[in-house]
Amino acid sequence: MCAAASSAPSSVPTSNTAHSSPPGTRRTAAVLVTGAGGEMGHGLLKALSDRYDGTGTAVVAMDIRELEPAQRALCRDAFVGDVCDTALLERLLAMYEIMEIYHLAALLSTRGEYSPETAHTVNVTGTLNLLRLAAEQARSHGARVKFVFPSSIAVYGLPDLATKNSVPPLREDQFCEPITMYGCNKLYGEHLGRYYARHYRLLAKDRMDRPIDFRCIRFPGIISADTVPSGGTSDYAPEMVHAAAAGRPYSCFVRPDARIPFMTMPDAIDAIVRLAAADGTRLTRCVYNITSFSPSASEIAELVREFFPASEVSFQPDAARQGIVDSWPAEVDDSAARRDWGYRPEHTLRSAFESYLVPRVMAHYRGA
Ligand code: AKB
Repeated sequence: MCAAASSAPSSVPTSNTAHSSPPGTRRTAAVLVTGAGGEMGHGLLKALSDRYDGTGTAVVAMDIRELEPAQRALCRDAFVGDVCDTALLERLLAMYEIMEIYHLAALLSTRGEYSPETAHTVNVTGTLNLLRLAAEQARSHGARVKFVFPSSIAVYGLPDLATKNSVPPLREDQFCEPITMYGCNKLYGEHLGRYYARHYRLLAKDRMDRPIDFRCIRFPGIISADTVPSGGTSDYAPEMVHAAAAGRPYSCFVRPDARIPFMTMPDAIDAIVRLAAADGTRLTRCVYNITSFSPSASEIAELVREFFPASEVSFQPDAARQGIVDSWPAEVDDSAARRDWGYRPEHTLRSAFESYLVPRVMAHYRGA
């Protein structure tokens, strides 16, 4: 096991239907989602089960913990195990004809700074294992496997606040000198994806040309009404909203002027699905920035106070976590995503509060 400790046993399919295909029979066509129990997996499983319902393609999930029953119900099979468990990955290879992989499993930026080597193992070795699985799948069924990889604004590393405050929105190739292990891992994951997509086994006589169709989005901080994140550094925004809805005071770990890009979870899920479905001939890059709004922490706090008048938000910056946020851009340039695959988020900061966050979190905590 290479991922964070799990109380559940490894490699256990929580399915009555999971089985290896008998020799000579066709394996079940499948899309695989790793880290399916995490925040993004929550929304993505629903989108994928809607998309593949009735098509004969199975949605197969993997996570180091059992999925919640509602999430589990969205998948044909779900496996408890981690992305470094190569025996489990071999079994998946034998059981399914995997057409698409959504590799969400990762250890985020704050958590990674407490255990950088574990983060490296999960984020790099895990990604390498999944890319290799995708390449082997492509060889075995003779068609490219789509590999969708969420990267992050953590791949950027601005040298100081003066630079951060003076540069225009960053393009994909600028200031890629991350200061966190997570950022380094995601940046390397982007390079590995490009390598597997275009150059894998460059000198091998029996190589398959371009076995993987690698598509990657660099996400900003994400705010979900349904789940509270853990282990990230952009967590202050969702934490502020959820604490207010739950009637708890919140002490924000960054300065009021801290500014990074954010988006809502529905816009993030829509972007993944849209990029995965995009016409490959229109894609000019492997890696795309996307963004929706770039509020300061005090602008988020003002909206929280407006919509939750009884809320109590204070600021007690933590120098180390603030340093991480200061190294991330205030804004990114997502013009390539808009041009190539029609990225267009629905929410502005205000409409995110009005039509998504406030009604959903209030319903959630009222029902809790
Ligand atoms: C984190 O804070 O580590 C993540 C991210 C920005 O990728 N939410």
